[in-house]
Amino acid sequence: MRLYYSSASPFAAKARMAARHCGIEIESIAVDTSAEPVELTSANPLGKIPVLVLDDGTSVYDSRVICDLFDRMSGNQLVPQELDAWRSVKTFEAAADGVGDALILTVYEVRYRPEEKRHQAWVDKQKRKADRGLAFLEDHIDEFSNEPTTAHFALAGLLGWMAFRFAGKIESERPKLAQWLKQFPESFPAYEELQPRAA
Ligand SMILES: N[C@@H](CCC(=O)N[C@@H](CS)C(=O)NCC(=O)O)C(=O)O
Repeated sequence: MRLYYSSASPFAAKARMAARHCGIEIESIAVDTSAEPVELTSANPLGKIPVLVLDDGTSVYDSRVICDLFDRMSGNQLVPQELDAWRSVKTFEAAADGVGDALILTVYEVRYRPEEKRHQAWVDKQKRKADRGLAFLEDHIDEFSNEPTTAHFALAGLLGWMAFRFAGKIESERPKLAQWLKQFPESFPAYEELQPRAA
């Protein structure tokens, strides 16, 4: 299986960490989404990463679906099956992914729009979404289990990405999340290798 990714992407880091946790072999192939290469857009019409291409040529996206596939392939090593635990892991995962979605839009506003066309009220709205999501995660971080789940990999991908895109924000505003990330490699040593990195 091939996974299209970029080294900076929080969502791709999440999927790669999940594969490693499950012992699933993937070949990671770096792509530049800005260039919209045909190998990417033919695998994912949305032109986004991560996208997983299976050995039979079919593709799977986005990071949540890829992780759900890995979970099924591995006999549920990523998501607990008991109803309350399932609900809470999937909701934490959605919150972490949603913070990433909101913050990425603010990055793209600066990266892709000329200054005179930027809309600060819209950017501020995305930031409020992210701040509420981070507050929720900070409030609930004690409920995260020691055993890694998709929620752990979504959060670790997000916080690892924020460490270079929004440097200092987590440390100054969310001390419990900062502490959680510091300790995460103790339960998942491969974080050091697979964490997002500035391209
Ligand atoms: N909900 C998606 C989000 C994926 C996403 O936004 N990926 C970014 C990179 S971190 C991307 O491909 N951006 C390129 C684009 O939007 O064209 C997921 O969980 O995989």
